[in-house]
Amino acid sequence: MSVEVERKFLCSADTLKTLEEIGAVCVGQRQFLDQYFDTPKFDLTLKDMWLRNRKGCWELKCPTPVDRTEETSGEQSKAAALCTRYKEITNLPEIQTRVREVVKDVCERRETSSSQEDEESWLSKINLVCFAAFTTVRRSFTLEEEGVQIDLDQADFGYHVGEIEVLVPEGGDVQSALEKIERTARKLGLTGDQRVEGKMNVYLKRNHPEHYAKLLSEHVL
Ligand code: V4E
Repeated sequence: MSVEVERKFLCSADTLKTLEEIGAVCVGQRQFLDQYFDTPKFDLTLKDMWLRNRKGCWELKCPTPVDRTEETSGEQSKAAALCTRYKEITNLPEIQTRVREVVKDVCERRETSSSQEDEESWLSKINLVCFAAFTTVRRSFTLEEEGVQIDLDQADFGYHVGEIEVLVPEGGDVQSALEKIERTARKLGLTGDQRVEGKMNVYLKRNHPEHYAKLLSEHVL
């Protein structure tokens, strides 16, 4: 398990040129379909838990508590507020355990006698349905001196967003990741003190306004 620390940013016509100027190296382009799952009552996403299938692999992103020793100065905490941090779980049995903990009641009511769980049955048993599906074309860059990855994403519903990302192994130094991201943001000339919306934010706003409003009212988004 690792923690993904990232800052999103809006891309401009100059972003590619700037990446080149600061020495970022393009490491490839790929395309993937993301399918996100939740119960019809949004049990997972209301807990800020994001279950998805990307290219046949399951991933669960869960919130991770902020360490009180981080973000000592005002400037540091402002920079940190522009970043998100989520635990990334990719081990399917662990994902299933975590998801069941949240949707326990539903799960108990729908339990069947089968002990063998194929993909279909574990989703339907706990009443998980796909609420979002979109394809992203991603160009990835690394800035080796900082150890960060920069992704430029173009989603098929017409949203373009960049992200500066550091993966921190469990128990690793999140503060140092935040500093790397902040230095990279400065190199990219990013200004603005508002968090930039992620793809899901925009997707839900456009396609599922009820779900979006619920997440806003519960301060998840
Ligand atoms: C964590 C989260 C969601 C899951 C998707 O996360 P995101 O990093 O936006 O997607 P993507 O495709 O870049 O994943 P990667 O390839 O980096 O693993 S959907 C909504 N959230 C919460 C969230 C939030 N509250 N604020 C911001 C700015 N982003 C995400």
